[in-house]
Amino acid sequence: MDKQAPRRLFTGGPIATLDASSSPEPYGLLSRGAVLVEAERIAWVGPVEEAPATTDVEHIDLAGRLMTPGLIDCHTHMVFGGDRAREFEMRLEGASYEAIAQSGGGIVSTVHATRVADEEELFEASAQRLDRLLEEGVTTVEIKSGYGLDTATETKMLRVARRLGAQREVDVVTSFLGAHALPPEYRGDREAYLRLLVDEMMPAVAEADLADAVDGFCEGIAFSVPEMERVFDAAADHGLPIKLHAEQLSDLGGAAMAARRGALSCDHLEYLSSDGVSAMASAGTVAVLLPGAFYYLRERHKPPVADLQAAGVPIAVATDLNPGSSPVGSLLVAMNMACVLFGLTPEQALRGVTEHAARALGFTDRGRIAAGLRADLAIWNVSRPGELVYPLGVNPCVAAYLGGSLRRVSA
Ligand code: DI6
Ligand code: FE
Repeated sequence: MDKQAPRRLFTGGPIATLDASSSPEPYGLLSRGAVLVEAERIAWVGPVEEAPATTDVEHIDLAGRLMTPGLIDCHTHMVFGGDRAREFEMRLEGASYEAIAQSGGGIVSTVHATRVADEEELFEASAQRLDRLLEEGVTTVEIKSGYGLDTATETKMLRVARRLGAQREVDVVTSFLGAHALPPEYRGDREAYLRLLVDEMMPAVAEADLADAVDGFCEGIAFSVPEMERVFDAAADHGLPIKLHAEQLSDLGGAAMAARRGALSCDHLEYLSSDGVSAMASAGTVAVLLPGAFYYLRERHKPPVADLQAAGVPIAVATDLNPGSSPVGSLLVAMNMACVLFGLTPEQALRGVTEHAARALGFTDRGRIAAGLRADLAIWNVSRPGELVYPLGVNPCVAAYLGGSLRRVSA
């Protein structure tokens, strides 16, 4: 290790490492722990009495506050133009999400608003959404395209996402979601849109290195399993990993197909079948639960959480932040909803936005507090991890460290 690298030693508070080798307690909790950070990595974690003797170290007293890994929101659509408040009203007046989509509203109405927004305008609106997440200790966020559905607007959205990563202190990873909906100008010619997606949009995105993964919406109102297979074949040609919105409103078998192709994650999963559960378990595909969409669409059919757990499928939790089905700008709220609506324990919810969310994005270098991992850390004005999930509308985050450097948070 470079002698000049800054070293920081955190002591004086509980540390939820989420790492069994650091502590066998629930949450991998060290009630009197210490964490030594060297440059951007965690160098040592353990009980404070065993902390290595160090010189040239900045000592940080947690003063009884809890430390966790930085949070990871592994599924968002935060770059978009306009809003869909009117549709929210329509749904409360009795219209269904599918009926609104079929009558030209839904995703397609955000596509119109996103196409006409200029890049600067999109950046400003998205940065405001991102900043709210950062205030809650989020250190890695995934952002999807999918409201462009033409080459110019899909690449515009992804450039905005990349710029957010460059101009804010957060790691941004992007997913190309050209297979989100059929754009209105291709109504009646699905084949032509799929050709455009595979032959023009995806190569343009890959060429400019704008996407870290390829995603799709596999659903009656979006794309079928065979259509998604074509999109995934193209992703493989470009060497891009895949993920899928699957079994949100009905069971088409998309999750099993994606898992068999090695998908990083399958997301939503309200209608996931037992075949889907076993395919995900065999492939090590992460189940990303999006309780915000379940809540806003007033769904009744819950994802098979107990079956996923019994099969050993890692469960992540994310906001799905989008203007239609999940205008949820808080990962703490999504964690609370995952507990109250889907029956996760607070520990499972916390693992869902750290350890398992990292895995849903293909990361092995973050999501727990363990030696060798990136020092992405959040500090909270609470003394026990369960308190992060218990209240709604309270943000106890007081600081976050990204790759070992302090990012000030105005809580
Ligand atoms: N499922 C979702 O929850 C979002 N996209 C998707 O495929 C919703 C997007 C929207 O309604 O704008
Ligand atoms: Fe989504």
